[in-house]
Amino acid sequence: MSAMTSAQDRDQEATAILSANDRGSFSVPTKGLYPFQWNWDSAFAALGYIHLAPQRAVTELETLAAAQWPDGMIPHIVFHRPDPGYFPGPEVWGTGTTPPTSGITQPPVFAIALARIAERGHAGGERLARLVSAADRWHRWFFAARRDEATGAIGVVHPWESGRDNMPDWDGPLAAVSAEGIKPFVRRDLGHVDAALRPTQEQYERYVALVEFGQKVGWDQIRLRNECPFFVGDPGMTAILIRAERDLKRLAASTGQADIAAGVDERLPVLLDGMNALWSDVIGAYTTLDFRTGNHGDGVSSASFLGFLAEAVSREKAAALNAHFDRLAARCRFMVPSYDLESPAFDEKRYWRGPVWLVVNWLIAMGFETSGDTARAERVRADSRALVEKGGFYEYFSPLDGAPLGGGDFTWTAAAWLDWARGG
Ligand code: 2M8
Repeated sequence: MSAMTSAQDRDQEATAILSANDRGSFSVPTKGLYPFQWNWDSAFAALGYIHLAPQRAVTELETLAAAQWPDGMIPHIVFHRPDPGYFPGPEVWGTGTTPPTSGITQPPVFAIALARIAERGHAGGERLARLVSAADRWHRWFFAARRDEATGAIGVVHPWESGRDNMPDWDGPLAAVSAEGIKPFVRRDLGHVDAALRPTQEQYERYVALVEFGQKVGWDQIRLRNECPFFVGDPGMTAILIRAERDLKRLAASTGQADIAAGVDERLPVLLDGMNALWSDVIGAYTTLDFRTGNHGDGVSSASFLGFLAEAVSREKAAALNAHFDRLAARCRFMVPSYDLESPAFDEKRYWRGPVWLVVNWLIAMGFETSGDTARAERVRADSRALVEKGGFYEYFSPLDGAPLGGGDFTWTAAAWLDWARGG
C-alpha cells in the first residue's frame, strides 16, 4: 500500500473492515484487542452501516438494546461469546446478567445514530418505537443514576465509562482510589499493542479497584453514584447526552410517543444547567468536575469542544472555546488532540492523553456544524480524512505527524470515514 492511498481505495478498505468486524448481529471494535460488543463503538458502527446495509445498522442497535439492564442502563461491553484475549472479562465484572455484560455504561451515542437511521427512512413502525423506548429508558437511567443532584451535570463512576479512558483530568480523582488488596490480574491489551501507547499499570490497578467496588455494592447503580470513590462530572458525557436527548425528542414525536418527548422537556433544562456547571473560569473551557472534591480538571480536552453539541453555548463561552481551538489548530497538523498539547500531561502517542480519535472528531464537527461554524467543522473533517488517507484505519493518530497508533482495522474509524466519504 503506498503511503498515500486514494480516497476511493480507502472507501473499499473501510467497507471491508466493517464486514470483517461484523459478527452477524453485532460488530467488534477490532479483532484481537477488543473482541466483544462495545456500546458507543456500536452506535458509530451503525452510522457506518447506514451507507452499506441500512438494516444491519438497525440490528446493531437492537442487539445492544437487548442487553439493557432492568434499571435502564445499556452497559459498556456485551460479552456475547467467551474470549480469553481481553481483560477484564465477564468473570471479573461479575454482574450476573444474561447476556454477560460489564457493570458500567458509555456515552449515549445510540439515539444520535438512531435519529440518522430513522431520518433516512431505514427504520419505522414498531421496530423504531421499541428502539426509541430503549433510548428513553436509558436516558432516564442517566438522569437517575449518573446525574449530580447539586449541579445537574452527568458524571462517570469509572474512567472507562467516559470512553476517554486515561485522559489526564481523570488522574487527580483516580489518585483518591486505593488499589490496595485488589486481586492479582494479567493485562491482555499489552499482548496486542505497544505499552507506550496504552494506560499505565498504576492506572489499570485503579481501574480494577473500581470494578471491585462495583461488585461490593452489588452493581446497585444508585449506590455507585452515591458511594463510589470516583464520581466525576464529564463534559463529554453531558454534552453527548444533551444532543441525544434532543434527537430522542424528535424521534418520539415521529413515532407518536408523546410521553417520551415530554420527559425530555423536563430533563433538558436540568442537564443544560449541568453543562454550565462544568465550565471552568480558570481554564476558560468545559472541563471535568470532581463531585467528591469540587475540583475542576486542569486542561482543555477534546471533550471541551463537545460543548457545542449541547447547543447552548453563550457567546462568551463560544469565543473562549474557539480561541482554544484556534490556538491548538495553529500547532497541530491534525485536529483535534484529545488533550491540550501545551499541557505537561500531553502525550502525543498515549491513548487518550493526546492522540486524535476520529469518532470524537465526528461529534465535534457535528457540534460546530450545528452552531453554524462550518469553517471549524470542515477543518476537523478535512484533518480526519487526511489522517486516514495517510495512515489507514487505526484506532487513533498522532496530532503532530499523523502517525497511526493503537489497533488497526478499526470499526469506528472506518465508519466515520464512510459517513464523511458518503456525504454524512
Ligand atoms: C477503549 O476502552 C476499553 C475499555 O472500555 C479498553 O481500553 O479496554 C476506549 O477507547 C473506549 O472508548 C472504546 O469504546 C473501547 C473499544 O474501542 O476501547
